[in-house]
Amino acid sequence: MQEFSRRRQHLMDSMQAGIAVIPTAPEVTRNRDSHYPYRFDSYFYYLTGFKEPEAVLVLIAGAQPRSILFCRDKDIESEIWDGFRYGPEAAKKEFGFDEAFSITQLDEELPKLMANQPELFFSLGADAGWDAKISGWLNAVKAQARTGVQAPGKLVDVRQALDAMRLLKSPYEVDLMRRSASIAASAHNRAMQAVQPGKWEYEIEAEFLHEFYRQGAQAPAYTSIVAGGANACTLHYNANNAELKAGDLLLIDAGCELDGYASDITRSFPVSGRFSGPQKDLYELVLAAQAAAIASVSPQHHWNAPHEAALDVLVDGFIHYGLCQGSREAVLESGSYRQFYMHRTGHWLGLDVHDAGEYKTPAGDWVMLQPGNMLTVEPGCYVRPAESVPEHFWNIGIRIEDDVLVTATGHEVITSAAIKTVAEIEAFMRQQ
Ligand SMILES: [Mn+2]
Repeated sequence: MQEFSRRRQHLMDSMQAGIAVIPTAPEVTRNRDSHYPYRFDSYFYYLTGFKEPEAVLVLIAGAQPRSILFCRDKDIESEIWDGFRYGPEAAKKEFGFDEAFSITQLDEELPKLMANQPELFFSLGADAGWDAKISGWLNAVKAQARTGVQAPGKLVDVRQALDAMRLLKSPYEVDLMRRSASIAASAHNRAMQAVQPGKWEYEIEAEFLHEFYRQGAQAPAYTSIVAGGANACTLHYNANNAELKAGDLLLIDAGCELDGYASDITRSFPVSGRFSGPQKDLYELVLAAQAAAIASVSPQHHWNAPHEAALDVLVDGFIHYGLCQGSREAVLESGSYRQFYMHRTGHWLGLDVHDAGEYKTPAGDWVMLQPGNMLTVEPGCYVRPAESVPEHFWNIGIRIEDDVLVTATGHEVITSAAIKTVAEIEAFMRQQ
């Protein structure tokens, strides 16, 4: 509770004066009266810790800062069918808001709260429905102009301040992310032991879901990619419905969400437990690229340093193995490496798997890494069949991804429990 109240205070300090309106996400219908599993809005949750749908946070900054929650009413009849809800009174007490109202009072209260506030902080353009509500309330305030009431004169995107805050993880967040990472790492190890030729990709996906839920994660952080053989060369493959074949590699990109926080791990390993020569060559190459990238994660470096470090290693390897021709400089310059490595080496990680936060400064430079940043480091190599490509590499897709915390002195890999080296993988899979 203190953590969330500290975040609200921090945002109100940065606003200085004005009102912020931050709604949570709506429930989404799957069909008829069934919904998709509910997921709160990350910005709203970041400031409240409140997981119910139909809720709005209002913050009033200034000399007397106030935090106000609008949420669903207590309703015994609904609770019999759909489960517990706090109701405004209990929510105010449990979550430490200054005031709480029924969500049904939103239209009545918002124009009053907006009146005479100099600035309105809101995620304009994020949702057409909320944009319309906001302009309705603004018009209601403006309609009182002749009584001397003023509407906010300036609209500010509240996400700017929140994105900057979310980039720097607090000790509380780092602890949660370590636990999320630890669950995902043990799920990868569990899957590695379950894999055998003749099993199906979805059976391996089931091992992940089993381990996630068994250890208390509430959901996968994103749809798991379980891609055997050539399927690994489709970057966002998630049909997960093919048979696993001896001689193929299996690429799995899967992570869980624990109390809102994502983990994101990719491992690639042989279905039969032994790498072939060409598979091992490319695997060791990607692993070396990842090591170089991780080594460059530190507050001394900017965001793009790990990508550049990984690219240097990958490009040298592509030339060595006859995938690319020419010098390192020429291959980097022409971009011919993109035939085999077409994505970037990572992204911010947090409440969202591709987390909030800028990658460049307003001046257009890469941002410097800072202690408390959490990012993924995930180089890869994907070889689709082509005449110009040595045939023994065809259909090999490899990605190795870990979650890395920037520390004062460098970095810490929080997913290192997931088995990764060739020797470890082969030894581990022999034990099954
Ligand atoms: Mn990722």
